[in-house]
Amino acid sequence: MPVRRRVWFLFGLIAILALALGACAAPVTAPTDDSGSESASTEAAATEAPAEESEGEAAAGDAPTIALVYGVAGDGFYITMERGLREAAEAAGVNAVADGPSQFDPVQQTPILDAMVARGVDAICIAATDKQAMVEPMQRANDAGIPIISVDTFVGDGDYENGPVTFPLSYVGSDNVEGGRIACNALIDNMGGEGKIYIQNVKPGVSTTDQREQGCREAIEATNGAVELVGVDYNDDSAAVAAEQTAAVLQREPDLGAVFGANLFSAQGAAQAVANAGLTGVVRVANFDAPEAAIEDLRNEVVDIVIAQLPYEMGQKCVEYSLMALDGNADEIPARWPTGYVEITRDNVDSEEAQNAIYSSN
Ligand code: T6T
Repeated sequence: MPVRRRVWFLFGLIAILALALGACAAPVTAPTDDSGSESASTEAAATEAPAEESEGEAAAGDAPTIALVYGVAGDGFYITMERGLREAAEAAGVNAVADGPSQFDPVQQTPILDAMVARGVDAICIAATDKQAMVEPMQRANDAGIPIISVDTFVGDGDYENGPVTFPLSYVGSDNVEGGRIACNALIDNMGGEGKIYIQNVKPGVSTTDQREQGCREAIEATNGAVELVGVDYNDDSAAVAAEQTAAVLQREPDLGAVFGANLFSAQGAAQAVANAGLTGVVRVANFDAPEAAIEDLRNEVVDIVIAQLPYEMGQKCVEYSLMALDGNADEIPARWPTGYVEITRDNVDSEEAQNAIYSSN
């Protein structure tokens, strides 16, 4: 074979070998279980999508892997966060894996976090399901040398500079006291500044929803007695329980003016109970979180305000900070990154900003 042809033959051989090796090294892609009905806690349920060539660089076999441990499977808020994280990872040419429990529960979330450590991920973004119970498991992951970033919820008191827990590099999430205040001020305005409010919440110990309740209580206190808080119930993140509890309160408090649903499932159940009782437009509902169903309830006048968080941006930001940590620039990461809200009402629901803020359902 002439020398030039032999050189091209060798190049061809090397290229084919490289392609074959690349195909062997590609991680398996599995669809995320978003049904919420089965446990997502097994290793098999963890999803791994290497970045492909569309935007940014392709992830190499030795590219770092960023893990997301979310709060609960089947929740549009975390589905949207995972999308943001995966798309940012893809654009940066790194790998992403995501997993979370089938219930919003630290006992179920801990083994999922442990499994991420055991598989040797390079950074972890985590929405802790309890601000105390998750400190120790997260500390273990940090002690294994893995940079930890809180997304959505925090541990300790969330002050990662001066608080009791400082090992997470950052807390990326909404200002939830402010969110609760926005929701209940809107309700108070719609009630004409007086009347009775009831809060549907998840369970004590979750940083986000505790703070939303606090913000709502502050808004009520600022009315100097014109508005009364008639009660708070905890539904353990179940819309069915939220609906039952709200129905009981509607019976007990015939002159109830408004309900604050402090997260997606709380608000979904509350809105359903109000509609079922034929009290649409009489009992006002503020809906924290923005799945498509909440937007329908808004259009049907069951709900007066939908407070959309920005979970997609939370996922993106966590990738950015993970990469900074992996590049040795952890000291440049801010200890707190508030992501903001889009307040959606019937007046702006068709705006581009509101439409973009609606959560993905898969
Ligand atoms: O409201 C979000 C999240 O911010 C909260 O921590 C838990 O509930 C949601 O995931 C909505 O279901």
